[in-house]
Amino acid sequence: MPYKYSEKKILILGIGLTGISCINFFLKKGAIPKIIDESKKPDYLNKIPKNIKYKLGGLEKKWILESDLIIISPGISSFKPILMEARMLGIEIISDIELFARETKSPIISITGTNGKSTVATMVKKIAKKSGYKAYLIGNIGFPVLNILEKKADLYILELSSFQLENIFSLKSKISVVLNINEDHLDRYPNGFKQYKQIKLSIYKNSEICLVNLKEKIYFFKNKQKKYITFGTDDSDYYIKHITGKHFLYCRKEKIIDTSKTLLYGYHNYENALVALAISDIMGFPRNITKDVLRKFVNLPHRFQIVHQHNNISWINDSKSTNVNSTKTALENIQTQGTIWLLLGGNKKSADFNILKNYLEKLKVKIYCFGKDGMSISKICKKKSIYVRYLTDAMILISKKVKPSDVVLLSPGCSSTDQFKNFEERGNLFIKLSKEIS
Ligand code: UMA
Ligand code: ADP
Repeated sequence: MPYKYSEKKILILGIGLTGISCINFFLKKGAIPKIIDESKKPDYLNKIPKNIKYKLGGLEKKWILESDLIIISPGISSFKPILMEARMLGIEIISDIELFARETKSPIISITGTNGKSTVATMVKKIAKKSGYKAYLIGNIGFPVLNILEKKADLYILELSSFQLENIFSLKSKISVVLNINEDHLDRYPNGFKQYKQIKLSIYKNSEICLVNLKEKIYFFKNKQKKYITFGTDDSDYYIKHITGKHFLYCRKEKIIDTSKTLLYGYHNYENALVALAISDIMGFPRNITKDVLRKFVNLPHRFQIVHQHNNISWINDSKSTNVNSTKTALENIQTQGTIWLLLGGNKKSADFNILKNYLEKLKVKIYCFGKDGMSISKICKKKSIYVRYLTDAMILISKKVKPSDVVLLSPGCSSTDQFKNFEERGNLFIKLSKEIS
């Protein structure tokens, strides 16, 4: 039975990409929703059609409590007291992904994890397309899922954040994967890491095939209705073997890819390619196409990318590193006899940077901390750290001190929104300055 929305009182929370896609969805279904936003000047205000009522500057209690159905944008926490109250009164609160799941019949591959989602999802999209599938990559990557509903698709590759997973109930994926789970977004979850982890794992709930990371044993649980494929450890279905200084991607006993013959940069990208390989095999994409795409895959922009090399000094832009684990990953992948000049800072989202302390103390590193939480982060490893207000100030100071063999690394471990529009703007500033001042 198709869902009927036209007689419901529908309220959308958040006038962003998601909110606007929801308005368009409901208008096509013959329903007229209302929309609200806590900001007085949301970015997408001018995209609201004339016949839609909206309120700004707060979550209007009356509108919330008189609605039948609320669609919540991912940036808005589901744990706000007014929303808890609405739920208690039986008001349905769902996400745009739930609306999408109710409408579509094409197979879905769902990808979540603390790090690597966009990289793995992009690898899979490229392989699917080259294999002749009409495949769309949607979701957290920056494309609201509802915008794609009218296109004919053979396959959806859905990148899901924990925020989006909070309000999904009937998604039935063909394949689901949690790539990894590390501390992130702790400012969002009242019950901390445990809650974040549970929300991530909910991706497996209605999935036909669960792709499970055995390296992080927390993911392993059995349910007879599901099929499990594993990756990560030597006894998994898919694993990485280290032989005489080289890394090989294996499927069961079969050697598939020699990473030294690829453009993949960083061990974490071997792990990402391994998952993409597993997904492609499950989907039945031709192996030769999978191997060819993975061999030629280059890191996505702003993800651990060498953006400039001059005087034997490398400048690496890893602006998409928005949590402690991705910064640690970046540091682990740098091999140099010289000094690493690390740029850290922004909004740390309540993360504990002490996790990096022992590691940083052993490294030949100088740390420049900037932005909203730069001061507190600089206290973790005091002797090696300097606090400056802005990224630009830090880079000017660094440019006067770097020597051949050194590496300058922007891997901030924080979100960018305290001083930048997004991680792209932060990364682009780093690229521009690295070329100008080096
Ligand atoms: N707002 C409130 N109250 C709040 C928070 C936000 O009213 O407490 C309002 C803002 O004023 C704004 C609107 O909500 O006008 C924005 O909603 P939103 O933050 O959900 O942004 P969208 O434009 O709808 O983008 C969202 C995702 N944003 C977030 O999860 C924060 C995008 O992921 C996603 O690409 C897009 O939907 C399409 O699916 C971005 C992201 O930062 C890239 N994701 C996080 C991450 O990757 O770490 C999870
Ligand atoms: P996401 O979409 O989950 O944010 P991205 O592929 O955009 O993931 O990468 C975000 C950050 O995480 C970058 O700094 C990147 O270098 C790092 N990263 C990518 N894959 C992994 C992984 N498998 N493990 C740890 N860090 C990773």
